[in-house]
Amino acid sequence: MSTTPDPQTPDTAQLLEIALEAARRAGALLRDGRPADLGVAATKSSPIDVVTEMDIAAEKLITSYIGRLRPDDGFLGEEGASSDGTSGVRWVIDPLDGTVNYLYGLPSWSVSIAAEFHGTALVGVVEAPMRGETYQAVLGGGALVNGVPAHCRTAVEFSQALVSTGFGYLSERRAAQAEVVRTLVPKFRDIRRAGSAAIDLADVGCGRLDAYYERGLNPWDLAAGALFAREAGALTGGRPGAPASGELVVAAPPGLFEPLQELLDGLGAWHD
Ligand code: LIP
Repeated sequence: MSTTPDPQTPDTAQLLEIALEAARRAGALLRDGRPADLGVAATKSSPIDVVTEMDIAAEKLITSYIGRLRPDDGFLGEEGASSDGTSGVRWVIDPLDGTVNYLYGLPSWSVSIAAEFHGTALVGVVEAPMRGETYQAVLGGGALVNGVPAHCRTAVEFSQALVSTGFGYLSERRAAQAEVVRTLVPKFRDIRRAGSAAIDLADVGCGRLDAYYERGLNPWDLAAGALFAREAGALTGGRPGAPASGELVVAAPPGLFEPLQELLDGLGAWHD
């Protein structure tokens, strides 16, 4: 049996090391370099979908650092990084997940970096500097929080479930999402809305949430956190039988994941 590694398959240990260092550097920039007078540099889908100079600076730091080490890789970043590369590896980057929290000086924000190989996430890192925590996962290699194995909770009944979600930036979508939440609040233990999808997914993996769902995420919001949640024993997906996508993301332990998917599907959480 050959012990020679397939030259096409990237070295996941190297990808992880690069992702960890890039996320650490970007996290330090965001934590230590936040201007006291931070304002909105631009808006995207709506007047409340904001970008700061720090989102842009963090993405530039990450893509420059990774690009020097892996010049043949591609990028997909929230703030415009977009290239196919030739290696089959694509870095999916949310340089600042939880931008509104960061703008307001709230601590729940993160740097999210995943490395995909032909569309499959092999490595994911979520850096949460204000928590002092780094969440890392390798496909088939488990999930660690600050180097300690992370495990999701075991399934509970809806009435015992602490569930996080989020809302979009367009008022029409927010109205539809509020209707779903109105139905869910009396069913669940409680609802949380923390403002960073990557941290919500990491919290499912760490057992700090029973479940998370959200409609309207972009690939960079969920790539690293969803891998972390899966490697910590949770299931992730969208509508029943569908993968996680902008239509709907659901993350929860087996036994809670399936009934939650069905409940959300019946409530129309997958459309506006
Ligand atoms: C955010 C997500 C969050 C969602 C927000 C926003 P951003 O990403 O992490 O879950 O509810 O509306 O999309 O824009 O801060 O990178």
